[in-house]
Amino acid sequence: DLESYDYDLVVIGGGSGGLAAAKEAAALGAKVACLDFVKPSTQGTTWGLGGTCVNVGCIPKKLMHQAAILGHQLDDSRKFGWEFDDKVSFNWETLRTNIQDHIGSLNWNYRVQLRSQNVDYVNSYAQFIGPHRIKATNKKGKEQEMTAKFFLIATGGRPKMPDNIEGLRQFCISSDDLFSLPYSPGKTLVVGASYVALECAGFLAALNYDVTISVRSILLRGFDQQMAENIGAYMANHGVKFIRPCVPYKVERLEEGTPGKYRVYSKMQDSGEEVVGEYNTVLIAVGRDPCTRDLGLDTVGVQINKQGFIVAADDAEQTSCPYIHAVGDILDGKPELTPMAIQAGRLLAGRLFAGTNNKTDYTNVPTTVFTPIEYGCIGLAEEDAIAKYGQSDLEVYHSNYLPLEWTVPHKEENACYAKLICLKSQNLKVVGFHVMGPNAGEITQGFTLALKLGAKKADFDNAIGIHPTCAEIFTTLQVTKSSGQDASASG
Ligand code: FAD
Ligand code: NA7
Repeated sequence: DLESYDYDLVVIGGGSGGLAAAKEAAALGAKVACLDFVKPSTQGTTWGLGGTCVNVGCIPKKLMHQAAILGHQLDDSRKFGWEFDDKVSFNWETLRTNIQDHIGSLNWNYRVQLRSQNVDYVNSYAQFIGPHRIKATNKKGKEQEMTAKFFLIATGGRPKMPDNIEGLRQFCISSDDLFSLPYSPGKTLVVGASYVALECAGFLAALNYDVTISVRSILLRGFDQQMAENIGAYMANHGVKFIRPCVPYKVERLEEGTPGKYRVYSKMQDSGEEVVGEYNTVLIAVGRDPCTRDLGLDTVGVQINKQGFIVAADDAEQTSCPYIHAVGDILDGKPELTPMAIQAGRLLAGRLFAGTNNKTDYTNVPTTVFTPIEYGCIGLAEEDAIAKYGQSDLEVYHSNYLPLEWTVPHKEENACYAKLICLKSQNLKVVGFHVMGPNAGEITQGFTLALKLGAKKADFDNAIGIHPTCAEIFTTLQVTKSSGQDASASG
C-alpha cells in the first residue's frame, strides 16, 4: 500500500479513553494527533482538555462528595470532643473556586503531557468527510483536513436535555454546569434517578441546601434494586425530599438572578395529580447521550444504534468500518466509567502499534455510587443473577453492620449493609459483591481482585479480617437470605 497519511492515528476526543490511547500509541512510535473540542452546554458552560471525568465528572464530583463528608464529620466531631462555635457556615464560592483551580492545573498538565509525548493536540471539532479523512473546525470556524491510517472515536457523552419539557433547555442546568456554577445554587430540584442525580442531590443536601429529587420510576436503573432503595432511604433520612413517581412538564422563570427563581410543574405518574414547586435551581440528570450524531459517521459506514451508541463489530473495539475503532462511553452496552475507557484505549494502542493481542475484559468491572453513604458493587445485581442463573442456584449472604466510628456519635445502626451473591452449582463462587457504607469505593476496589480471580465464599471466609474495619464484615458473613434470619447489626 503506497498511500501515505498525515498520521498513523487520529484520536477524536481528548477525554479518558482518547488521551490514554493517544499517549500509548505515541509512546509506541506512532505519529498521533488528538482532537478535542467542547461544545458549550445549554447554559453556555465550556471547559479545557481532559474530557468529562476531569472537568464535569468524577473529579469535581468526588471533591464535592468530600465536602459533603466533611460536613457530616463536623457534626460527629463534637461527640469526639472537638469544640467550636455553634454557628458553622458553608461557602459555595470557596468550594467551587478551589475545585476549579485544581481542574485548571489538570487541564494544563494534559497539554504538557501531549506535547512532551509528541502527540499533536488540536482544539477543533472533528467530522469524517471521506475515507481516512476528517475535517477539523476550530472555535473561530477555521477548517483543516487530516488523513490517518487509523482513527479512534472517543467522543464520550453529554447530559440529555429533553426538549419535551417546556423551558427546560432555557432555565435548567445539568452536571455540565453544576461544578463550575458561579453562584450558590440555593433550593434545588434534581430531576432523574441516575447515579449522577443521586450523587449531586446527596452532596448538595449535605452542604445544607434544600434538595428535592423528582423520580420518574425506580432509583438507579441497572443497579441492584435492594441497594438502590437502601440508598434512597438513607438520603430521605438525611434531609433529601423525594417526589415519586413524578415527571415535570414545564419550567417557568419567576425571577431572574443568580440564582433565579423557577416554578416547576409536574404530574404524579400514578394519581395524575398536579405538583407545583418553586426552586432556585433545577438540575436535570436524566441520562446521557453519546456524541456520535454529528461526526459524519455515515460517510465512513460506522453504524450506530437507535440511541446513538456505536455497536462494536468484534471484541476488540472495531467499528463496522475496519480502520475506525471506538472506546469509552460511546460504546453500546459497556460500563460508562473512566478506568474502562482508559484500559480500552491503552490496550487498543498496543494492538494497533505493538502487535499485542491483549483485549479489554469488560466483566466484573467495579463501580461506586458516591452518595453521602457510598455504595460499591462488582458483578451482578441480585435481580440480574436471578435472571441469569435462576433463584434456586443462588445463595445470598448478607448483613448490616455498624462502623465503629459511628458508635460514639450514635449514628444509624442498620444503614450499612454487605451482600455476597453466590452460585450453589459452582462451589459458592461469588458473582455479585455489594457494599453500602463509608469508604465503600475503597473497599470495593480491593475486593475486585478477588472476584477477578474467581473467589468463592470459602475464600472470603478464609481471609482474616482487619479489626476494627468495615471491610472485615466480608470475612464473617453467615446469614443467608434464604434462611430468613435477622441480618441486622443489632440482631
Ligand atoms: P469523555 O471523557 O467524555 O471525553 C470525550 C471528549 O471528546 C470530550 O472532551 C468531548 O468534548 C470531546 N468531543 C466530542 N465530540 C468531539 C468531536 N467531534 N471532535 C473533537 N472532540 C470531541 N466515571 C468513573 O469511573 N467514576 C466516577 O466517579 C464518575 N463520575 C461521573 C460523574 C459525572 C457527573 C459524570 C457525568 C460522569 C462520571 N463518570 C465517572 C463517567 C466518566 O466521566 C466517563 O465514563 C468518562 O469520562 C468517559 O470517557 P470517554 O473517553 O469515553 O469520553
Ligand atoms: P440512566 O442510568 O439510565 O439514568 C437515566 C435516569 O433518568 C433514570 O432514572 C430515568 O428514569 C430518568 N429519566 C430519563 N428520562 C426522563 C424524563 N424524561 N423525565 C424524568 N426522568 C427521566 O442513564 P445514564 O445515561 O445516566 O447512565 C448510563 C450508565 O451509567 C448506565 O450504564 C448505568 O448503569 C450507569 P427511568 O428509570 O427510565 O424511569
